[in-house]
Amino acid sequence: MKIEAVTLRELHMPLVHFFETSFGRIYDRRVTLVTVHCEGVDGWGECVADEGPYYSEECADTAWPVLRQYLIPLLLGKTIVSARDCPPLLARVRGNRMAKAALENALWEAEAIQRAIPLWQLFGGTRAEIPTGVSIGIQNSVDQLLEKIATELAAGYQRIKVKVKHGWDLRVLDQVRKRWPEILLSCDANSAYRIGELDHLRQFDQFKLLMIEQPLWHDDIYYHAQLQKQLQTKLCLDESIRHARDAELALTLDACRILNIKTARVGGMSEAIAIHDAAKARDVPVWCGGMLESGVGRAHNIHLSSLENFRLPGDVSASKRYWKEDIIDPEVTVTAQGTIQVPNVPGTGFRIKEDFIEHLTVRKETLRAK
Ligand code: OSB
Ligand code: MG
Repeated sequence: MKIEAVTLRELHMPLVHFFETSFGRIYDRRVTLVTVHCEGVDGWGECVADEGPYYSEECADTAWPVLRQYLIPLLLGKTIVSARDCPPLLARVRGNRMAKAALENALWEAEAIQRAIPLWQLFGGTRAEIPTGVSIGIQNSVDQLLEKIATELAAGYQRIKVKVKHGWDLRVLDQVRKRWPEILLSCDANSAYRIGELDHLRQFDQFKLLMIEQPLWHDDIYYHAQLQKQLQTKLCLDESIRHARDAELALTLDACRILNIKTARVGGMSEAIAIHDAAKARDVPVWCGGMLESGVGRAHNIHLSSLENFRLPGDVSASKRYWKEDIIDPEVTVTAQGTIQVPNVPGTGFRIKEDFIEHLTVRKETLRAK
């Protein structure tokens, strides 16, 4: 596969409902898309870096120049056998994993199309459908949250995850549990707490949560291990796991007993698969996280989740929870049993709506091999 050209685009997409985490509230997304053009085959990838550097160091205004000036030039004109050849080509650039993931994932899609097999088959997925849950942001009121949870449970979702922070945690979880004593419930703190708050964090145990996601510092593993010793509830790491070595360290230290995997956070599909395998070798379950993706990233998440050790419901939910109209056809839908079917056709099984994308595009540039 010769990488002849890469197109970079930025789209503006309003969310159907604001999304709030412990690091802030957003109303719309700046979606950066890359298209790799390889000998008549196009593969699409999404860079989920957001408006501000709050979830991670990357943001839309760092990803674009890093892609344009540093990453894309490392690929242009290169001939690769498989998308797995991409990470070594990009290794010279440190960090910037969301930007790298967009390119690598686009190449996985191109490879699947070129070989005329479903994306999941390229990396040995085994699930025909994936169990799924929802991540529900901080709301204006607890009543509003309860109403949202009721809607998502009625839609069939298998697990509810609520975002928490100081002032929106114990009282909120208590009300959710009182109304639904039995549901699979978890919470995600996005690094809202500190190890000195042990007495407060211990109180989460009363809610029988499936897990607490990333309670402490975004770059910490050691103190999470200290915390895990003090809690009954399983910890799950998201932000702290940048690559398979972080996952090995976290699992060795027992800093978490569940892993959230996002290709964006770890630099692409290859590293995500390596983390999946590392967790599987230790019999630790993983699930696929989300970054409010458009259909392009959502499609890749669905295929990734077909790997065997994605044993817990992920955050990969229906397009309509985020978008009035998604940029893929068909949109992602969820069955009444709270699952998503993994397409069994060549590529991702979702057609890219190029006309609609063009309409949403605010900047675009194509870089070509010399
Ligand atoms: O921590 O998982 C997270 C969204 C933006 C940034 C971080 C996170 C999230 C989510 C949303 O929880 C998951 C989704 O895409 O539905
Ligand atoms: Mg998270």
